[in-house]
Amino acid sequence: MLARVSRAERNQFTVLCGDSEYTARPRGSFFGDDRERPVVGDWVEVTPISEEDCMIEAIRPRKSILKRADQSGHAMGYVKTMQEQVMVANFDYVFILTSLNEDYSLNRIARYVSVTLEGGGIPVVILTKADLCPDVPPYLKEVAALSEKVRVHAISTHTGCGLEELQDYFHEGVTIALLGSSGVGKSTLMNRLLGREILKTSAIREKDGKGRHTTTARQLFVQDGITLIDTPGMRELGLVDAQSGVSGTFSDIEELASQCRFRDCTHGREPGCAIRKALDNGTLDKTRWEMYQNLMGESRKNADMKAIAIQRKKMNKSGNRRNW
Ligand SMILES: Nc1nc2c(ncn2[C@@H]2O[C@H](COP(=O)(O)OP(=O)(O)OP(=O)(O)O)[C@@H](O)[C@H]2O)c(=O)[nH]1
Ligand SMILES: [Mg+2]
Repeated sequence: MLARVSRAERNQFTVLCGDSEYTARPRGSFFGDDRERPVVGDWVEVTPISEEDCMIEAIRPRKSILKRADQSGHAMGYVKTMQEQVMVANFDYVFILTSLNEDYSLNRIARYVSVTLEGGGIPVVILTKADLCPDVPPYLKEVAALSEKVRVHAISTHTGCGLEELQDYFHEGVTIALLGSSGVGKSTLMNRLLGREILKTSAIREKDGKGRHTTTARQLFVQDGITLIDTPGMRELGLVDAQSGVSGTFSDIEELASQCRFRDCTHGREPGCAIRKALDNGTLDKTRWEMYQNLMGESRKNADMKAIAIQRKKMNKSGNRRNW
């Protein structure tokens, strides 16, 4: 049977198969070192065990994924362990929610957009809590200027403003994942879209405007053929091996760099540097250029660390521990 993972918590999974919901556990072979684990949104092959339980046999190939850097623990050689963590799979759009209060950060939006493009999704930036912001248009303009790949909307779930614009994305068979920091209103928007108070929400902290990490697990809901995935608020979203996503977000910068006289131009002092020229004449915004450099640098550095971690694991397995 083919089913879709609707909830994942450690080794506890819930899958949807037609109208039925099953508790699922992965077959023992999933617990091998290098095996990919199921995530919310995955299409999986399952075998029923009882009326309520089933066994996950295999994961179908994913058409899109959201991944982030997972730097856990310390390892031999004082190198931090760098892994990739897949968060959700098989979505069409990623709604990137940022509230129009202290949470707003263009840098963070660029990060989320890069990860979405890298993973094969379409980024849609949703500026929430428009009712709390006296002047919304400058924010819409700034986000739109970040990347030509980005679509942006301002909404308020309290007044309902802007929600009608989202209807364009809700066609049968679509899957949409909602991402963003804690307290931006992901679950509130989900409840509104699903038309029922199904998800717990809670007020942000007064002293610093931050959320309380109310949602603790990724969860998928289907309504009228539309699939929505709610996710817990993220503290940070580290980039790893997301260079093509960063390139996609800043495709104009890549285009400019290709016009430099030297192919390996470092955009320092070389003559004929198109980037420096654009910075000097103001056609390239300095903040965007710095953002691009930072995100690209982080993504490459983490990719290198990931490669080292993989190599080290292989060496450890083959008994060459001492060489590290
Ligand atoms: N003023 C205003 N408040 C909103 C709006 N949308 C959500 N909120 C409030 O923001 C708070 C946090 O909303 P949640 O939906 O719990 O936020 P979340 O993104 O799911 O947070 P986590 O589950 O912690 O990641 C709640 O008190 C909501 O009522 C809005 O459009 N305007
Ligand atoms: Mg929530």
